[in-house]
Amino acid sequence: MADFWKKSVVYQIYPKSFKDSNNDGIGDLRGIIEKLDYLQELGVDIIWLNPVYASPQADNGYDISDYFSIYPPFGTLDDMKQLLQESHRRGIKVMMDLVVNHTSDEHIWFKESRKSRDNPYRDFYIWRDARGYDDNRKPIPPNNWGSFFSGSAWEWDENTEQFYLHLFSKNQPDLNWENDLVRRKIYDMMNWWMQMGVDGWRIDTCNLYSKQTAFLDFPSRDGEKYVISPMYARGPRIHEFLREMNREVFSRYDCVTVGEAPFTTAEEAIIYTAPGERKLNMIFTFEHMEIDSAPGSMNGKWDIAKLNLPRLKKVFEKWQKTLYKKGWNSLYWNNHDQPRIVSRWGDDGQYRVKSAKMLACILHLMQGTPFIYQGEEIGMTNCRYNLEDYNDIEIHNAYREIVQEQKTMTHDEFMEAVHKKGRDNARTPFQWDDSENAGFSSARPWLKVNPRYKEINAEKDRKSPDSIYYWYQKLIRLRKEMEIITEGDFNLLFPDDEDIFAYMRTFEDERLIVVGNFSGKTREIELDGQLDVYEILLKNYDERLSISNRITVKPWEVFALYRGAKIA
Ligand code: ISL
Ligand code: CA
Repeated sequence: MADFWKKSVVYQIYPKSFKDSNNDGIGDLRGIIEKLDYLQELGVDIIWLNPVYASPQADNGYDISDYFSIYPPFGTLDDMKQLLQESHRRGIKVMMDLVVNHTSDEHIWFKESRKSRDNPYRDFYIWRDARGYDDNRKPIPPNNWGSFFSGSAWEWDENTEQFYLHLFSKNQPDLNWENDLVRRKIYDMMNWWMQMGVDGWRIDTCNLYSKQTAFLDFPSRDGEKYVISPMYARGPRIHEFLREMNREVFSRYDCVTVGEAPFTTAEEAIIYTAPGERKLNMIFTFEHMEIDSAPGSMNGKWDIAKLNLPRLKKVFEKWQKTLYKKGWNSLYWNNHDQPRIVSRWGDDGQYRVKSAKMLACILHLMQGTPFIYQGEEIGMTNCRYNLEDYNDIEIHNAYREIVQEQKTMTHDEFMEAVHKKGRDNARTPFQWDDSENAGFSSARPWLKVNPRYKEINAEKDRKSPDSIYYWYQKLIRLRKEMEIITEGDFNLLFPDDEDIFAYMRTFEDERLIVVGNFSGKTREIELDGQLDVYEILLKNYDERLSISNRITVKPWEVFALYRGAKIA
């Protein structure tokens, strides 16, 4: 079906933490199969699996050592085929994660590549000479490019006496996309999965493949040794590569594609997602996720700023308006790299349920394809662990750099930031019920279970009609029933209000007004227009809501008002 993804809701599964079927403490494919009925009941159309390929797990599967096999603790190719079958039987499509900016350093290509300078695979990766040697005879990296996971983006290889490029960890060497054979091999691999029945791709860092091949230094600020620059996303051939991928793979199937695109503006998103561009269906943008980082800090995302609601609204407004009728966008609050939204911008204490519903409603009634990250539909929260209880490579590398080397944050300050922003907040095992290990596994899980599982779990939510779970189910259903949610335009109301996020969608004669309170304060607002012709579509308080031009908005309240075409 053409553009089926516009009316779809995607559910993201982090396989390691979803459900452990054989009780070894690690989630797996059979565990996902066990829970497909749960997902079908929720009503999602597509699942996206974080990487399930063979991998040494330096970065939890984003370091792939073999694209044609499954990480054994997750299962086998047969399990994967069965997962595809069982999903399809329930009308659910399956997207795989495509990680081809880099491979694992244990991939056969890299093992070959590092053997000698004239190895046939040498040019599959990006090798450069040292810029020189320092006083201690240590080789100096070719330029000042920084890794997303701290330090230089170059790693010295003793054996062949050159550096290789890795924008992520040193166990994730970047592939050389300038090499035609590399691209050919990638497309062949993708077609192999498509032939097996995969329905689409979430494409990891899809805009970083094309490198600035002069490898010049990036402009740096005082005291900044290594620079992570938006120039990574402005490679000269990036659009050519994505169009080629589309021609060689996507165009041959009825599939769905979403590219993760850091550093991308709304205007640029059109170039990635406009149908005529023949590249991607949509991208994951980061602008709304960067809003609570102090701009320009040496400590990157770990320097946390208070949420500025007017700014957040402006960002959404810009994306909604810019892409309207031109491209398409994804909608998300959470994924495996982000903290839990109810802890981040809601209230995960007294108002956990109300604020989780408010956040869901604000997001899902905008234009785009919503992504739900596992556990979001039951309002799972951040965790607070000690450093040694975290698994994430980003947390440990950043600790070494910021606390131990740079000393720009104390241990306590950094841990506070991890509790707010660390990626492991999202990766704790799914809370199925209140039994041991939250029903995820009977063995000790690979990452500690969030201690709040007795209060927050899926079983409990499914017993209560008023739960966050059923709220999400309703939002998903409404998207299918109401054209205005997919097609309507977007107008922000009260742009400067520091507590209220409100907007109006318009589609022909239909109107949809959504009002959410991002605070624990009670607020009075003044809505224009003839409101008595509206009906209440959704609300998260039991008390009667009387619709008039002056409305009192309670703490974390949300409501959606709808005026159908027939009334107009
Ligand atoms: O957010 C970013 C820039 O604003 C970067 O950190 C980067 O774009 C992002 O972290 C990329 O994430 C993806 O690729 C990583 C992997 O660790 C993440 O889990 C994945 O989502 C490397 O493959
Ligand atoms: Ca297992």
